Amino acid sequence: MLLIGSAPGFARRYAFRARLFFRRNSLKLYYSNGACSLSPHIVLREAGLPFDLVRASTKTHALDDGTDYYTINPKGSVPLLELDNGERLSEGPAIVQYIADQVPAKNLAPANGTFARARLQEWLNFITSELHKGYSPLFNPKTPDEYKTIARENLAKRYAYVESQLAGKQYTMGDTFSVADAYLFTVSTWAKHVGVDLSGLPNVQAFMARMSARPAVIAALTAEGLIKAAA
Ligand SMILES: N[C@@H](CCC(=O)N[C@@H](CS)C(=O)NCC(=O)O)C(=O)O
Repeated sequence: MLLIGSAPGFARRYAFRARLFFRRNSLKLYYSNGACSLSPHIVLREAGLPFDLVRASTKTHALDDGTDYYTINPKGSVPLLELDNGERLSEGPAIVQYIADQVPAKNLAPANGTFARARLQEWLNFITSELHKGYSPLFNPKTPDEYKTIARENLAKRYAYVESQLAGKQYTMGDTFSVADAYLFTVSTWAKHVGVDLSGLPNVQAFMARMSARPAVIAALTAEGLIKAAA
């Protein structure tokens, strides 16, 4: 007779599978399709960490189930990362660094305390304050057209800097992907929607193409409905 396994062994295996099936992921990312939350979404996938996505509308500030998002994040903005102990972390640059530090072997950010980490933070700060917030007036229907022109000019100057910095490099930090690239990619996907012309910037174009080919990026874009799943 072929002995498949003892009853206690079977029970143990069943309990393990049940735990896997019913387990909630320990990280929850509040996001809005195509918003700046795409950056930590990409980083979670690059990190290979299990997570749940919870959609929060940036217009109505409600979750899909009707929950008032302000009760979860008083700032009302995405992204927001929730840990299984209930801690919540807002601000994209802080979130992506936290995620990177959970998986040091993935090399998504240089080690804390190094000059390279400060360089990464220099990028994240530039992207958040000069690019990300440079785009914001272009999405606001109340912004006068004259100011939109100024906002586009400002972004053109900032992108000229990015273009120069990407010369001879694959990514912002050199030849390896870092969390700053997820953020730069995310904000740059907005250009075509708000009349910011990046077509004359070959290094930026090559960067966008390189990023678009990364499996984690494809998976995040697909999950947010920004590209169609391959047939
Ligand atoms: N300082 C925040 C800004 C986040 C932000 O601007 N989020 C936008 C989407 S890209 C948003 O949620 N807007 C709606 C709102 O603030 O009410 C960060 O860097 O994470």
